Amino acid sequence: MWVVATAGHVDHGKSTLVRVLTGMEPDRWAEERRRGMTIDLGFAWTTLPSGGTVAFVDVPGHERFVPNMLAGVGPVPAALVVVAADEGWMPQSAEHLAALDALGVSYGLLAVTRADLADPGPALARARAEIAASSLGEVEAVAVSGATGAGLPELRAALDRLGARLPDPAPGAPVRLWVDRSFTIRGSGTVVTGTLGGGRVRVGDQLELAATGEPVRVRGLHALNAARGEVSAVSRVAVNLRGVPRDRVARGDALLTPGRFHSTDLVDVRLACDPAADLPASLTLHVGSAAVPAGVRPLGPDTVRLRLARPLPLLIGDRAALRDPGRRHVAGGVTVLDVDPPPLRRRGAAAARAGVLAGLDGRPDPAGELRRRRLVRAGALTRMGVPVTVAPVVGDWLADPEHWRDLGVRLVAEVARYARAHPLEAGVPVDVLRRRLDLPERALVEALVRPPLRVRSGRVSAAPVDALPEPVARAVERVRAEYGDRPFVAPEAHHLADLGLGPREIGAAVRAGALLRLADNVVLLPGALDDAVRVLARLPQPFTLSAARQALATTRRVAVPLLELLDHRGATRRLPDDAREVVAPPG
Ligand SMILES: Nc1nc2c(ncn2[C@@H]2O[C@H](COP(=O)(O)OP(=O)(O)O)[C@@H](O)[C@H]2O)c(=O)[nH]1
Ligand SMILES: [Mg+2]
Repeated sequence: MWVVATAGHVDHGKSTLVRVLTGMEPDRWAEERRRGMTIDLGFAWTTLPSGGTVAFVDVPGHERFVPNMLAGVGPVPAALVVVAADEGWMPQSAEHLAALDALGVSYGLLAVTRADLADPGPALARARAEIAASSLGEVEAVAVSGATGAGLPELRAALDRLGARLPDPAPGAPVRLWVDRSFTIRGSGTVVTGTLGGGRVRVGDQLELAATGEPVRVRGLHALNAARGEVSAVSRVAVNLRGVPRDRVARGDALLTPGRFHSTDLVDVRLACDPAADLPASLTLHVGSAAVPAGVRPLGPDTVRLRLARPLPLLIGDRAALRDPGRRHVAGGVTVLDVDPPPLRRRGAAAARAGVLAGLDGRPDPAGELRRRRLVRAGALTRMGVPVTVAPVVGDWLADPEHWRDLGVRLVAEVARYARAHPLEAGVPVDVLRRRLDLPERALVEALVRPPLRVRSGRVSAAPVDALPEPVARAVERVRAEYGDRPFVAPEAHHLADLGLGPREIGAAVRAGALLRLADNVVLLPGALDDAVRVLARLPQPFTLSAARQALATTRRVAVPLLELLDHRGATRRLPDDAREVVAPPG
């Protein structure tokens, strides 16, 4: 099924066109039929010559009902722009087009209606030019008459061509069904309807109400007025919810796959409209079927922070429209850049944030998110709409590799500092390290501990190094201080000698696990192996020696024996053409 929303000025023939195409009445309310004017959204569908089904969301054209129009268009990826031949391009034609453009709708058709009343040529030419300058771009145009039926076969064929161009929905996507209607049916209880844009809903599924987070159970499903056990995107769908009073769910709420969305009342967005500084301090954000008042705080020239009056289940990359309800004016579109932005407390934080946002474009960027957040749970990333592409460091914690390495170095320093301050204690309590490194969980501290450090009875100690003769232990400490942040750089032999590490001392340190020997006179700190696998796992697989050397920022002297050792330990595999691949990243 394809879903197409109508758009256009009041009385230009949108509802008439939907009526003659589908044989169904889109104006559902008695008041609408009495006044001959659409007030709220209407729904109708028909089968096209190809055999495909097109469902229409028919929107009101009157300027008072633009919020209803936006709720109808928000979740729908394609539009049928309607302009009357006898009246031509009008203010609400322009405002509806601005709304489509703000939402980034990029599939559409132009129908010039009432072609029996006037030459459709001028209206068609003007509308086409206006539309071409929007996100819809060049569209097919058809002149029709709802009164005589002229042009309807051409319009049906054009709808078929439009449907064939629409992108396929992602069947495995999480469900975010924006509710556009809710009502009760005697004997069944609460029913909500919406346009399912991705994923699949089944009878018996548990979903979540976005507004409250409360779990709801799907009791029944309808699509095209027929009961169904399962409905896949794209589809208009009616969902009967078990045990949910009608007043608990309304237009603007959403049914969600549990645990897959992050409801947020604070978002950083990029504007495609007036400069940030010219926007009013409060506007209404329209996204999906929701309309929420938003406080606007300019950050950069085209980026702002929005504080929403109530939380919404938004994803990075979502498109939304900003509207000034006082001036009845669509101010423009926004692209969501961050759904969990940092607070701006310190002086200069807003300017720094603007700098970060300048580099974002709303496309999910897994490595960038890690770099900015440094440490984040895999689930939190998924809930922002960012795919997880690296292995966790422990549990479901993902770490920016550079930050993780830095934490490892700091941990070693903290252990040494504590040992000096508390010489009689057998190591640092894990919780003390957790606080000093400002980590959210003890497991992260434990995951950072590398030989020769170890965790024993809730404390991190350096016992094996202490067991080394004093001068050797001190020399190893110096290697750690000098090379801790360059884990793949091996000290030159003469430098080792200068530090007092001759072959015998190195042997003792290697046996104690304080150094890692790759070859004669090529030693690294012991965490280097795991760190290397983590870095290599991020390369496109398989990778060459030279790619590995560059990624590790090291020389052949280190890279060659390091990779051989990793092969030997089964962490990497050497392929027939001498390229390698990572077998299993460290958990
Ligand atoms: N002659 C003629 N009248 C039309 C045509 N399409 C719509 N109308 C009339 O125009 C008026 C407004 O139509 P309607 O579909 O309600 O417009 P909407 O506000 O865009 O939904 C109604 O009186 C219709 O009967 C057409 O193609 N030819
Ligand atoms: Mg209408």
